Amino acid sequence: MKHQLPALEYSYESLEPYIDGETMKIHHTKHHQNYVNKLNDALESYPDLQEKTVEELLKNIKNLPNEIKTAIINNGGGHINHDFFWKILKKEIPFNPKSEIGKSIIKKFKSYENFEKEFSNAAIGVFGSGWAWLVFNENKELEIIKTQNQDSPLSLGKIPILCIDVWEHAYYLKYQNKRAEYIENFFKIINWKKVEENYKKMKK
Ligand code: MN3
Repeated sequence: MKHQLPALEYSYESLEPYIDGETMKIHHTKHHQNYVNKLNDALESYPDLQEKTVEELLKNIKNLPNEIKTAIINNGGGHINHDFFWKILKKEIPFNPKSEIGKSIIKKFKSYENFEKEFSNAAIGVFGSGWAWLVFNENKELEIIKTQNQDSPLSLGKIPILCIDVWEHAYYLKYQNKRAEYIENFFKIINWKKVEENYKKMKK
């Protein structure tokens, strides 16, 4: 059973002008595809591990064979982080303060504006390549975290709710060095309906 590149639920251009179609196409068909290919390569000699989901592998990285541990963390993470990211992007699905996640965010961060500020600061503060996340943590609370490279929050015992990719490949064609501007525009294309689904699924 090989892992496969999941199709996007929208066209590459549909997030414009905030993320351009060319960036989306390269990001999906080259970068994401490459993580999938390398994940399959790493698993080639491990038929028992091929039966597991990437989530299962990343939740138990200490049980992975040493020879492929780093490859699974990087490429398994690269695969599911992107899959998760694509799904929380869509235009015109605004934040809803009355939704479950809306109420929880306001309770935790005092206001939506403050949440946006804290999340942005985390994303800006990722040194080098990585991600910023809103997760449900070990104490069953919302938390904003940063991860390096393709590390998954699942390996830290945290469940992703929302994320932003701040690797340069995610924004460089359009924004060059202006990561802050990319992050500012990211908030205009969050699919809050999907984020609500993620939150409700996690609470079950
Ligand atoms: Mn990426």
